[in-house]
Amino acid sequence: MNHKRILFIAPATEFGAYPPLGILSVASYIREKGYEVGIIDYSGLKISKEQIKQDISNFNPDLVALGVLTGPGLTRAIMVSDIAKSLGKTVVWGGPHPTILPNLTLSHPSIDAVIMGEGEYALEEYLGYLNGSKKEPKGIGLKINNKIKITPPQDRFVDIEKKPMPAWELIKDIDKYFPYSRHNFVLLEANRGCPYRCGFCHHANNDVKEYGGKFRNLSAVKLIEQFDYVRSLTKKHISRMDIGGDMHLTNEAFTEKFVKEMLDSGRKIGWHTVSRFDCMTEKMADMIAKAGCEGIMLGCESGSPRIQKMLGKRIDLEKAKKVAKRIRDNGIMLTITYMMGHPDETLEEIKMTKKFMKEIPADQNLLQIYRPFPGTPYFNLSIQQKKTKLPSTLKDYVTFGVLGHHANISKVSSAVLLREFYRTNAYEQTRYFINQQRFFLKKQMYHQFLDLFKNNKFTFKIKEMLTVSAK
Ligand code: B12
Ligand code: SF4
Repeated sequence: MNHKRILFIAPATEFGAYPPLGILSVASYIREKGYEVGIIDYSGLKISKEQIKQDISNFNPDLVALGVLTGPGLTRAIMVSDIAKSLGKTVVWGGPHPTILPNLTLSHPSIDAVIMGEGEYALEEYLGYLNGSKKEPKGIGLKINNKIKITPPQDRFVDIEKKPMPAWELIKDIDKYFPYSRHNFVLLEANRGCPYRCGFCHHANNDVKEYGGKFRNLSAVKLIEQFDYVRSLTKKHISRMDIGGDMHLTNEAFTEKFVKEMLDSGRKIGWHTVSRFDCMTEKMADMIAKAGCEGIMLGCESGSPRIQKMLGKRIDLEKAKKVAKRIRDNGIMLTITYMMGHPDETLEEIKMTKKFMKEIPADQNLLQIYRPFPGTPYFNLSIQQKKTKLPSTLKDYVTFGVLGHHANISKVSSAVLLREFYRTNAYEQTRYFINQQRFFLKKQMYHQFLDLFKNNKFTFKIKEMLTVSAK
């Protein structure tokens, strides 16, 4: 069968509309290679089987390509795949989930192939293979005579500075990403991968490193081009960019270059970004503030030196306090992330984290409970200690990462862990709520100010937990 028409689908979840940046990038690249391409993003929407069937039939693709994350989005990804298969389509999954669990994903009968890691070249090669090329595609998993075969990683990775503009224009309901009357944010693709390997993180998985390629960061010039392109597609007012990805400001040299490009552009664009405490300096805080940075997220994870060592981040906690102060003195909103439930974590160590949160200045101390991701050092540790059972089907991963379904690999009981988590969060999220409202008022973002009353993080998480638990 000739595969010419490709329909990309982001099943996502009904909670929040977020642009599927991976799909936008792969779709624009594949289109340039001569394929007919469509995109459907179901994020933020309730969907029915009938609608999915209708959407697929309307485009009438030869191949349906889904982007999938581990966790709640899997339910809909499986539903879309089963429907696509029943309509006789070839079904492919790409994105973080099939990258870390290719064999398990392929064991589902409706899925024909998985693209591991970076999608552009691997999907191109897979399409060539389906269309008769003798060359074995790299960076994929497929079924040959009902046997699963995982091919080696690509030996070339995308130059993100030179790739085509992400295919934002293929999203029909683009305005759903910009709900406010003024001052919307746009989430942009700014980099690929992460150069670090923190013990708990998706990026510490070997397949993620090998199939995803090395860390690359986009210039501010290219980011502004993406920003302007999205703005040209909607009448909605967009004044800020959310610099997507897990890692952005890696060092002073990159930051200096990035900031210079932002300033040289002469544009007044607000931006929010991410870095690590061991990369961030007081000088960098001064630089980014001058170039429009309004918010930054930095990972701390724990106030315990033992855990710092174990997770491989090794933050100098005293230096972190100084950097945090400088960031806030510059008027930048600071979010610091933490986890509770590290392997073998004691109540003492949880208390050290809570104490540290009180000592370090931050607008938000964002606390999560550790959830295991396969193939990471923490996960392997929890399997060895028999504290985590490997889910055996694709569906079992649906509740992964959702509060209430976590695996407790710490030394404290689940009751104590949850008590500490909720208590700390109740205080921290209330404090954040107030800080955020102050920020919105200062920036004259009145619609966001009002909206926050109904859509704060707690409301969102409780909705997600109830929906996923009910399924
Ligand atoms: C923005 C973001 C979000 C956004 C939007 C997600 C989205 N639309 O993809 C929101 C806020 C919704 C989100 C939510 C969550 N996220 Co998130 N998120 C990210 C982040 C920071 C950037 C993603 C991105 O757009 N990257 C840029 C694009 C270009 O990269 P990409 O998506 O990986 O795409 C490339 C390949 O993966 C592949 N590809 C992707 N899709 C497809 C599809 C096809 C068909 C093909 C062929 C290829 C392909 O090709 C692309 C280009 O090479 C990543 C970190 C990161 N560095 O990627 C985490 C990340 C993806 N998120 C993660 C997690 C854990 C979550 C949550 C579970 C967090 C939580 N506890 O609530 C939820 C899950 C919600 C859900 N719907 O299931 C993990 C994923 C782990 C995993 N195994 O799934 C990551 C990797 C962070 C991390 N280091 O742990 N996230
Ligand atoms: S720096 Fe952040 S994204 Fe990178 S490995 Fe560590 S936790 Fe993951």
